[in-house]
Amino acid sequence: MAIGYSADIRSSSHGPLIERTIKALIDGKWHGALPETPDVRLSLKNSGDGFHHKIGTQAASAFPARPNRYHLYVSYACPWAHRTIIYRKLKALKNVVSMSVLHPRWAGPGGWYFADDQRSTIDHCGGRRYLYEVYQAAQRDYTGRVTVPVLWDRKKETIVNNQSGEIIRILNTAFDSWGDTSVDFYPADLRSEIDALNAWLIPSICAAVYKVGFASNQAIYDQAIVSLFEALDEVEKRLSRQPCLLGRRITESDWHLFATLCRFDAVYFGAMKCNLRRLIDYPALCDYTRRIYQLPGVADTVRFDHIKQHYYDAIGEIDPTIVPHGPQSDYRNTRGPGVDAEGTGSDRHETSPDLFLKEVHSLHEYLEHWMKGEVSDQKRGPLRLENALADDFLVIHPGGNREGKSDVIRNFARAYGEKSADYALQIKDPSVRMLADGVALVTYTESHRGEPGRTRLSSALLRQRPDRESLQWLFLQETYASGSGTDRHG
Ligand SMILES: N[C@@H](CCC(=O)N[C@@H](CS)C(=O)NCC(=O)O)C(=O)O
Repeated sequence: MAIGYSADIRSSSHGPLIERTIKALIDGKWHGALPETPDVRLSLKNSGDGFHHKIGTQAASAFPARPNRYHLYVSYACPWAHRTIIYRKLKALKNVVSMSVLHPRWAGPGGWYFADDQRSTIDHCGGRRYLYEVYQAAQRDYTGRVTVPVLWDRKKETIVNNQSGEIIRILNTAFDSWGDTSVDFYPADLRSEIDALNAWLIPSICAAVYKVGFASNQAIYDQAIVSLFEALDEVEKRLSRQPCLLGRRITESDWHLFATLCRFDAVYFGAMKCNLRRLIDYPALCDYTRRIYQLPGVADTVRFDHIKQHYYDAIGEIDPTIVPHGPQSDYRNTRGPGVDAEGTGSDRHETSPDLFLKEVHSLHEYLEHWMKGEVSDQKRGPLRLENALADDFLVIHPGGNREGKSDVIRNFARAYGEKSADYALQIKDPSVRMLADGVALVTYTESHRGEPGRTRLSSALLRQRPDRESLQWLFLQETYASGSGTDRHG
């Protein structure tokens, strides 16, 4: 996460100000707190961005593939380095490419450092104290940031590459003579799609969380957070249709996304103010992250202790005066802490769902909020009767996996039938329209045993809960097909 800044907070008439400094080597000299002036930014920009060599399979290559010749410098806190750790693990390269771990505390004057302790290792290649010394060893007059990951050549004592996107490509195939060739995250038939998706995914999500967290003013923050969550909504839709970003096979693009998502609720939501929604508020993204985390060998690479220590150690880089958009706390609902089950105490209904409806201007908008899960179960006030019904139904488990139409009908009919039996209601001719993944519109007629000849045409929206185990439903409309008047809800 560390993007070379450290901060000095001074109060001013406009409240606290952030004075950012950068950690970098300039012409080979280490600076632990360089003021981020336009000149400094320019010289870093013009210095090129690091090392981009490849590992070749030809003996004549500058860096030929050899076991135990190359070494990775990583931090478990850093998502970019995390991807290289995952590849080393899943390509079975632990005994082919060795690794040293930098301490997650980065904000100190020396930047990344080695320590022989619980959260870091020594520098196995040169016994150095700081990572910048590794860069100095590779290029005496180096100018640029000192970042992880780094792929080091023990033989030539230099850096092969310090771009995670390139290092994972190297690890994906270069050592196949010794690693697991059955694993290929950049398969030939998907390369152009992976490249195209990465070109959107990395700036829109993986790097975007930093644009939000390190925004230098409110306006930049406001824009960055909206774009970030639009992108997250996008992948939520994509992953609610298929298990991986490009279909059924896990590819490089999934590792880009996973390393970001597994950090989301731990640090991006809180420390970096990416807090419109949590990952767990996204059913498909949450499911996806959980599934990948549970793949053999992945969980060990996710070190929340390192991640949290690193982000909160450098929290000073984040401008405390920027007001976050989230979290979306809404206490207008009729139930929750401090409000009794009946939701009585009418003054509390100042902000009742009717108001909510007025506020959202239309039922359609309300439905949109509802389908995105932005309307909590109990925020339907006047629908409380149904609310009560629905709550009871919430315990119904329609079998845990994705339902087909018939399942929805059967479970709806059974659940409603069972419950409505108490109210002597019978439902007939239910029909279902899938509106979106996990959201169904059911229309049916029902009659009340106590009111022979009077039937109602009703419709309800069903939505699968994030746990995909239970349903939530919202009654929309009931029209008496015969007898007196129309009774409209919602
Ligand atoms: N483009 C590099 C970026 C790596 C990067 O930003 N690493 C961060 C840690 S998450 C770092 O070392 N930052 C130190 C700095 O910017 O001074 C890559 O993809 O490998």
